[in-house]
Amino acid sequence: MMILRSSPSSPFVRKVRIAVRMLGCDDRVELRDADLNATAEPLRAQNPLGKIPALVLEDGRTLYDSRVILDYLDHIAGGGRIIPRDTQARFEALTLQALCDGAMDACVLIVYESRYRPAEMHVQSWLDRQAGKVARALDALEASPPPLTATPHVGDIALACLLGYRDLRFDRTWRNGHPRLHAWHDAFAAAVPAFAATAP
Ligand SMILES: N[C@@H](CCC(=O)N[C@@H](CS)C(=O)NCC(=O)O)C(=O)O
Repeated sequence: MMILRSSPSSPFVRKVRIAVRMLGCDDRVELRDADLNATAEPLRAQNPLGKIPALVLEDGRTLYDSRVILDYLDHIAGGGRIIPRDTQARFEALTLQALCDGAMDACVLIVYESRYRPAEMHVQSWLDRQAGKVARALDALEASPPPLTATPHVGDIALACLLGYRDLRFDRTWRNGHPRLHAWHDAFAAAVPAFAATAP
């Protein structure tokens, strides 16, 4: 059994959990929550960065981060399932994933600012800089939403997790001014039951 070091609210873990379900690997992966603040947490030996998701394989090796884990899951599922084989489609999917992961990184940094730094140490210009990355990513995606095909790929999974994380931590305000993304979100949710099944 593989062990996924996780937490119910992490958008990066959700990417992996969706992929696991889409690829039918549920019976091979056990979720094990990690305490990201505990110094004695084994996660820090499994992934020196102390970040989730980390996937501990049956032979004890650990894979991270979410992109590497999705690549691995696609590989053991035969390949070409959530990472397209076709060169152009592949790099479009990977670039979409990079954009959405980057926006999620910015969201997580904003959340961590209030979680880990006292209010008097908050730097508004730095928070605005992170928010700008997210706003530009959402606007770019609204201008040109990815086509949702019969076989969603890693870029689609990452986009769904980004929108889900906005819902969780930033109200549901991303829908304002992004009607095409809103429609994309609803279509993804209807096409991929794993999205609702992994909701935090
Ligand atoms: N690039 C990483 C990002 C993972 C990440 O930022 N995970 C957060 C939780 S959502 C984390 O583990 N934070 C703990 C920390 O930064 O110490 C991935 O794609 O897996």
